[in-house]
Amino acid sequence: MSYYITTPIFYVNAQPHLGHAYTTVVADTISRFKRLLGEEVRFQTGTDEHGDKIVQAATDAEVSVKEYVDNISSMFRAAWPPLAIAPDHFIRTTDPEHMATVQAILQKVYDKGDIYFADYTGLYCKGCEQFLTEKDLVDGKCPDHLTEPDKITEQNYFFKMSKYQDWLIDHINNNPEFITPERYRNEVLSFLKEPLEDLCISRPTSRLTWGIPLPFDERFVTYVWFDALINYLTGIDYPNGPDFARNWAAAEHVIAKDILKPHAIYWPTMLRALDLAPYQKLHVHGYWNINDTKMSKSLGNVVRPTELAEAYGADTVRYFLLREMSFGLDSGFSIESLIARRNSDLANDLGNLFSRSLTMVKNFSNSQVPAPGPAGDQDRELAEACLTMLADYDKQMTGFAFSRGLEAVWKVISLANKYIVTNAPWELAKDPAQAERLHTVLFHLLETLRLITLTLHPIMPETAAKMTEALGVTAAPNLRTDGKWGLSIPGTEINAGAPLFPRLDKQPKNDAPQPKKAETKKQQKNKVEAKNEAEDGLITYDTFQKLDLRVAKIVAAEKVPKSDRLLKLSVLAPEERIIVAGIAEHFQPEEVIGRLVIIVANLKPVKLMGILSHGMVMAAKEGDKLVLSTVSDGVQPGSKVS
Ligand code: ME8
Repeated sequence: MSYYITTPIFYVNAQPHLGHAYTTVVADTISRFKRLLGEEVRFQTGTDEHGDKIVQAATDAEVSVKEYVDNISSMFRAAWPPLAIAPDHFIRTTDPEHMATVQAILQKVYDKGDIYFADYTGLYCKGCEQFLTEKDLVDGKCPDHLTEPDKITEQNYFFKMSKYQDWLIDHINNNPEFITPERYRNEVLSFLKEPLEDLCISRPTSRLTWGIPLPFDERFVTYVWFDALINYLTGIDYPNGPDFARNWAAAEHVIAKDILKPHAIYWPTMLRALDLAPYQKLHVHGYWNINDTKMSKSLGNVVRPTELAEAYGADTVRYFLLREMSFGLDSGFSIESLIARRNSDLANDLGNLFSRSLTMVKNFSNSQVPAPGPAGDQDRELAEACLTMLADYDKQMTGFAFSRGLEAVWKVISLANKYIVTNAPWELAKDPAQAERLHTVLFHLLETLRLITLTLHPIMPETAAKMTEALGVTAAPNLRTDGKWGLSIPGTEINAGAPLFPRLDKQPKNDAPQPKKAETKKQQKNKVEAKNEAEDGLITYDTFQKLDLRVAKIVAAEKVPKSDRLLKLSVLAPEERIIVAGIAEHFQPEEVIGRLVIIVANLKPVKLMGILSHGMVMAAKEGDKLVLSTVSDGVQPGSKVS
């Protein structure tokens, strides 16, 4: 059996933000933690691509729905590697295999008699072309169209959710860890005190075509949850694939509280109707807020995870997210608190312990693990603290209490920093009679660092890999076999490298992603400078710095219909984006695919022949000849040109 962890599949009506990144970092961290315990793991994420909202978003962007979903889905896929997130499978609800299995499941539940046809009455907004709930209304009106919705009745298909209510209550009562943390379990149980309504699962194709047709009535498509939740099964090839047999019995889902009801109520009852065992656990977290307001695509107060990773590194972002939020509760995000954690916890506490210890091993022990002499009280205290840390870390990580798990590790980091001060190895090194004591102290520090490194693999994989290499220990660690005191082998070479976390300025970097704010003094000054520049034709360094020039790789190219001049390019920089370039008179599409070019990445998008273009390709012109700009050596797409 293999442990199976999932994130929600995210809607493709907007680009990934930090909220999506948090859930996905959590799932990645847990999968790395389970692997550290020697378990087999499958980690799945993906995108939810059907429904009204997506059609609306594509219409707003004036592109076809298919083009739109392909584009945003690839942005989600590309958002994860820069955060060192490594899913085993990325599922899309537009995958043909997913769609076919959803239809087979619908048929099965229909044949069983758990899906029926009936009238549906709801509040329909003509402007939105969709049903609204009482909660969506402001003063009884649609907040977007300021009109009262019509109460209309249409026929639809319903899933008999109510039939499984008693079973679900019993299941939650008999399995205290089915929904965690406990507050969400209580919320669900209290909701289940009222009778459950059956679930409307369809929409007529006269209103919505971007969905999966019902196999028993082609005039309808499935609506939202009956399509989306089933991804957790189709991603492991339900019903006959070997992954389904291996993974389903150990399935756990991570979500935020916004989608508690579909996961805690709709999904287990759907599984029951399918005669399948429910998932093992549902882990529910709170919201990332900005100034006490939920970060959300509709409010636009979002932070882009890729920009954050680029500015501060994957590990700093991962550490911050996991340390700052208590799993289950809401948390506030600010760049200032991220920089503060990086400087104090990472650069000061961990970084200093590591570099001081390794420098002393280099200077006083010939860059080798020394052989220790007999341990004294302080040494024993440090060793015991390490073992307590491992046990506590194991328990907290298993319970998704990442912040507490990290607290346990930082307790030892701080103890070890004190141990250095009280034992002052630099003093011991002055007296040859103290050589054995010096070696004992250095050995204890190296052992402590080895065990700290072990705990950091799931949280900060890149840092843990650097530490592992510097300490000369195994690159395939296991918490059970390596998590013991005294395994460092005297004589092992130690290679102190560059600092793990160079300090950052207290002030956010200029190009650091910031939630939007009012105009600052600096921006006002820039405006004045811009005016002066226009007059003398020279630009300041500040102005030049505003240009975001990037190396981009062209991965697809096609002629823009009805235009002699334009090519539509898909480029990676590193996310995929569309650029419409005026180069069709000089290049065939096939000629440019695969080339590295330099683009201006932060131009305001403009529409050319109905296609939204996100940037500009730079080229040089000599008479009739046009050559594309490039770099003299291969670099990763997305590298900054400065
Ligand atoms: O609900 N703080 O997709 P979605 C923390 N497609 N997490 C946040 C967050 C925030 N401010 N904002 C979003 C859907 N999230 C459905 C799911 S699953 C079968 C279908 C994260 O794009 C969090 O994981 O609206 C939340 O549950 C999810 O994004 C909602 O993503």
